[in-house]
Amino acid sequence: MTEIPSEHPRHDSLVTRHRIEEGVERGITSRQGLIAQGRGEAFDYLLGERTLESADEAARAAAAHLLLARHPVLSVNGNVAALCPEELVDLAEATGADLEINLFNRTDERVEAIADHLRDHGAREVKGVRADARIPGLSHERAKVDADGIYDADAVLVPLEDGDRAEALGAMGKTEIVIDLNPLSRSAQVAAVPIVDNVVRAVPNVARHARELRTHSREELAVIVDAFDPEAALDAAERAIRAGVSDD
Ligand code: PTJ
Repeated sequence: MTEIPSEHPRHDSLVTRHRIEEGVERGITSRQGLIAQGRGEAFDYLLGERTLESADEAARAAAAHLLLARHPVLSVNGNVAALCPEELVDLAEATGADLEINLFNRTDERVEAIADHLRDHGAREVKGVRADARIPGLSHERAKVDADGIYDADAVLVPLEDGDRAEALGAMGKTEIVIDLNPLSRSAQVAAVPIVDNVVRAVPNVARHARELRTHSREELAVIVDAFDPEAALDAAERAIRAGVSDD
């Protein structure tokens, strides 16, 4: 790939794009993942490629949820695995969450490639290979989960995906935290905590908040969770995208 100078105005976006390309070449990311990335880039451009104040608040509420959960799980698809594997492993460590591979375009080869990639970046245990349980009401491959992973979880962090699993997980009574640059996407709309931000910024940001909140009592964490308003977070992001103005 052409070397991208660090002062290039679109440096971060171009590096991110290259990671997805490389993910496809290595069998981690699906070809549809390239299209998803393009959609995400367009929203991120309109957001000014920065974390809104409202997204930061959502990241803090997400961290509080994960710390309060009995069994938190971070769901991993081919895009997020290519974009921020180290940061996912770090977030799992900061919150005591499991990492579980869950794919729309599921093949054994891709599951293995992603599991190896996560282990290369420090993951000790990766779930989602066994896939011995099913999310009720979903007919496609995303229904396949581990019985002692997403199926058992009470809080699931879902970075960028299409919306029907989000609804199905909600119907199972799980708290769903979604990272998606599109505030109008179905998954963001049904999430208890929608984080409208790029996964490359949001995943480390949730980990940073989790480390800061780790010493807080359960009562203090519950106050943060209760104070968070998902509708307000989505509205703030939509306003910023439509008007191109800061929400902060
Ligand atoms: O790896 P697989 O097989 O599970 O497939 C994953 C993809 C992403 C291909 C699949 O879930 C899919 O097709 O997703 P969609 O329907 O294209 O939705 C992707 C959503 O993520 C869109 O709303 C994008 O705006 C958003 N998005 C894309 N890139 C990012 C993003 N959100 C946050 N950070 C990004 N980097």
